Amino acid sequence: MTTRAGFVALIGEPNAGKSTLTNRMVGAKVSIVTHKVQTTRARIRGVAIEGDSQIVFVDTPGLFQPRRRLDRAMVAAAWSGVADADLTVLLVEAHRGVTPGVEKILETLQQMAKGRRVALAINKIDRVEAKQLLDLTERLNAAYPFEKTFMISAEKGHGVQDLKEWLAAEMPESPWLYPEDQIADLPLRMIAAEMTREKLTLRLHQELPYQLTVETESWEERKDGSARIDQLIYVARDGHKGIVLGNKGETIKAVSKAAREELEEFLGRRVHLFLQVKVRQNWLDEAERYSEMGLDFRDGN
Ligand SMILES: Nc1nc2c(ncn2[C@@H]2O[C@H](COP(=O)(O)OP(=O)(O)OP(=O)(O)O)[C@@H](O)[C@H]2O)c(=O)[nH]1
Ligand SMILES: [Mg+2]
Repeated sequence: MTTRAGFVALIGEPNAGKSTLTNRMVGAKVSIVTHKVQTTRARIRGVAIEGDSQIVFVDTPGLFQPRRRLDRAMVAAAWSGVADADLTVLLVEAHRGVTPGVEKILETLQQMAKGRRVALAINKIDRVEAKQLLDLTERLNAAYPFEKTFMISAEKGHGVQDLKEWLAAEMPESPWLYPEDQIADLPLRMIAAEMTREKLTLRLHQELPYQLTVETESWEERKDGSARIDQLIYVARDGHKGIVLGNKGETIKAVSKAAREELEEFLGRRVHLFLQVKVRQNWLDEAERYSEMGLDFRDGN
């Protein structure tokens, strides 16, 4: 039997649906999703199987005009996902079309992706009329020589199986890269931290989600089969700590409960989750915070 295996990088503007697509392809939630931009901060590898092919989806941070050190490290991580992949899929939101952000991505692809394989996936087709899709497909294909165009709804599932089957057939012949039952290549402590960050992002407003990071400090296996997980939430300002805690601690309690429930489902066992908020003014310029996030500090400069 010939097996195939390879890496597929998913790129696009923030919010394009890359993480939603990764999770759907894998069939489990390995990457966090919110309605806000810049949710994903590092490359998240999710492993999917289709027939005799193993497809390693590399979910990447959205591509945008970086301002902060963290932004730069995120964008660099996304482009290095492309550099390491066998095939790249650019996700474009159907209802937003060719935004300045998409134009910028196409320009960069022209410069750096010579000879690389790039396919287009127009996502969120559930939000537009068919006629709009044809126009958009034409415009995008005139702007860049995509190998193929797919129209999908990562959320509802339309067109996703077609894309998966095509990718599976295009992967190079190779032994599988991961054990058959492995769905993600990300340390559990990082998955756990991401789940908490997702719940924080969903509950906090404006700039706050962008000014915090979550790290798993310790993970203790208990005799009764449960796990005790301690996490630190780093915030950049004194004032942020109170907001994260909330009135009488109700925000952090709700976050902790939601994250714990999701973790328990993911791990299939009981979890005791303890969250602590720490003010650290310069965390955005600390190398250690970046390595915990899975980012290269130097890329941020
Ligand atoms: N209507 C609709 N919404 C979608 C679809 N795919 C994703 N979404 C929504 O779009 C939002 C962003 O999805 P994500 O998967 O987090 O997007 P992302 O590209 O990973 O975003 P970043 O990590 O910020 O770069 C979420 O609210 C999703 O539920 C889709 O096919 N249709
Ligand atoms: Mg994402």
